[in-house]
Amino acid sequence: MGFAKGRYLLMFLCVQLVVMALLYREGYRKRMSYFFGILYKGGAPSAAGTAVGAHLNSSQPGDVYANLSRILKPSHGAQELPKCPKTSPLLGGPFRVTFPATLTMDDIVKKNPYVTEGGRYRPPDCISSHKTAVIIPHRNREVHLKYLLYYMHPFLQRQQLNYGIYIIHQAGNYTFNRAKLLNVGFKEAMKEEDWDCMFFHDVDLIPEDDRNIYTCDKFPKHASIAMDKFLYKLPYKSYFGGVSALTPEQYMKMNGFPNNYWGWGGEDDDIAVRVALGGMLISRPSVLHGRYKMIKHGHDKGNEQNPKRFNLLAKTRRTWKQDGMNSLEYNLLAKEHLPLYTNITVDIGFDNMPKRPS
Ligand code: BGN
Repeated sequence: MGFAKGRYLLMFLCVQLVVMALLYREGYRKRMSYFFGILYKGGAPSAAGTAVGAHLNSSQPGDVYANLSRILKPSHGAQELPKCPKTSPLLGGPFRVTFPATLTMDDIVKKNPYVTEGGRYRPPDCISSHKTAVIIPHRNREVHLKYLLYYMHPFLQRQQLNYGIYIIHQAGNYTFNRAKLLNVGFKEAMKEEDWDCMFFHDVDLIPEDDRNIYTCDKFPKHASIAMDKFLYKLPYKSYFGGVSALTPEQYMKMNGFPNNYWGWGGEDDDIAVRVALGGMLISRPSVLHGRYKMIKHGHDKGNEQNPKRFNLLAKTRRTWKQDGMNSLEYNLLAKEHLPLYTNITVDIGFDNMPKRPS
């Protein structure tokens, strides 16, 4: 009896040890410092984690605009600016995402005094080593766009990036084509600036944590890995929809994105296949950081499910080298540098367009 009891006790202790080791690997230290943070809260508010911003150690998500008042324009000349630190001191971790009905574009302009025409920004107090363009395909989603801009600007400023925001607006009423609009966005944005990272961003996805850094990785990055709609986990392993990021080199290596997915679905899966065909892997942020809230909306007219998506996807291996950046055709209708973004209006044609004679 006594021997059996001892054996159980030993087994129990072993299990405890394994659990503790696992917890340690999964950021046990972070959790410990969080608890110490709570302990210290009453006495010395700055005792825990001053290095990374105002409320990183608080369990309460903060205001996305909270740290921006710390950005100050130095009075001396621009040449003397130091390099921005490796980790931005303006980061605050999770922030609150709500959708106030009274918000106007004008409010957003006022809250972002350092954003210049075309939705451009560079830190006024240091030289950023990152140049990120955010490309957002769009049609008839003005309300979503307003909320995305409200959060995106302070989010990127907290990361001390040199950035620009591009809205690619599909003209006309023909079926929506997300991937082709992204190709147009890439081409037009690169004409303006030598961006080193492109973020391809759905208009209805709001990031919830500024430690989800909008810079590129060694491999194409899928950033929206924990969306509220999918209960903060991936819907399936190769999912590449929502928000992704590629360097221009990675993008060209896979001949950009497909041009022939008209309507909802499949184009993101095609892009994931292209990443592999281009000889690359998929990089992802931590599931704690790659969190997004989706703005709820009804069915989009003009973006019905694409019945051809299964056939197209089955052929990607044979078509990717002919269809993509090297076959992209469109008509640029307008380019406006608005206060919060560059607005690109484009005619991308329609399905089964007759090919131009070459
Ligand atoms: C998948 C869609 C994706 C979409 C995700 C999440 C297809 C192709 C089927 C062969 N893929 O099912 O495009 O992003 O769901 O909604 O429909």
